[in-house]
Amino acid sequence: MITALAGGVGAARFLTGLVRVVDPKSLSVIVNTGDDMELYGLHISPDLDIVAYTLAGIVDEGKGWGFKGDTFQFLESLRKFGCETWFNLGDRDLATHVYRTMRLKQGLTLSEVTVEICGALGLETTILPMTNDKFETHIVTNEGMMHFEEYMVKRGAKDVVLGVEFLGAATAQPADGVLNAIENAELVVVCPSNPVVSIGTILSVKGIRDALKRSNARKVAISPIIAGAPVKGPADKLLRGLGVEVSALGVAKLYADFLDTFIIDSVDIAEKARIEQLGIDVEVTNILMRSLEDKIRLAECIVER
Ligand code: FO1
Repeated sequence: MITALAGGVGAARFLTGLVRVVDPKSLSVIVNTGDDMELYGLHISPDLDIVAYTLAGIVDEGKGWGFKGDTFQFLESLRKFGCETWFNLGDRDLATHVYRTMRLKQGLTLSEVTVEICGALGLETTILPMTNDKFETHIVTNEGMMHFEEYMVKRGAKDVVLGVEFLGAATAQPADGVLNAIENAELVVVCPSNPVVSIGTILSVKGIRDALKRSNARKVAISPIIAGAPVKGPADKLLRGLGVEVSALGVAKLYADFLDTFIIDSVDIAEKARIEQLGIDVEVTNILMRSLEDKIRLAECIVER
């Protein structure tokens, strides 16, 4: 059994390679829910949907989120009522949010609804929300504190990051199956996701970091930083805001207490020795995923060790 820790787009792209190398049924993916928010009365789970749509082959591959070929007429109509429409919910995507909200209101947990959504999409892989409890990532900026999606999508990650707050982390419990998936895995893969607001959130849920330390699984992470910059998204701004060096080494330090192997890009070979001094094995290869072949090669490099 293989378990992956995942955020949104970067993780989902890697996982499309992984499910071609291993049996999709043997894979469980623990997904960040810190980006979840309520919009127009709907429960939106951006990262759960990105991972599910990508594995189902229906994601808009250019953007990495939403449905391929979706339209936005619902939002256009909503705009006429004077509503803010900065978060682009497509018409087909909307059905997922309506269904999720309806089932949550009927008393199901987020895990239970996720099973239903994955079933409807024909997925064989198990997708687990990190928690079923309310948990929201807020960014403390020079313009005040705001939800992560407001910081990133509405304001274009332009504000100066002063800190990050995980609202709900003090009481959030791991969702059903999360600790088991870590404890019973042979291999745990930390996807190349944002180490602060995607993996950091998962690690902040009570018991998850301890389960990783306890687990006999081989624990491997792929660096989300190449040559001092993230492949996508605002990881550099968030790391800097928390006083963490924007480098593979900086990220390795965040995972050092549970990680066995860190995979870094060939351009970062100079950091290898310093990461090894943290007690972590280092593999150096090309980790930039441009094509499906790149994703498969990276997945093979992890699985076939
Ligand atoms: N990202 C954007 O940059 N702009 C959007 O308007 C947007 C809408 C959106 C709708 C549904 C969904 O599941 C994801 C969406 N994303 C959008 C992606 C999302 O903001 C982030 O990439 C993740 O939350 C970070 O992993």
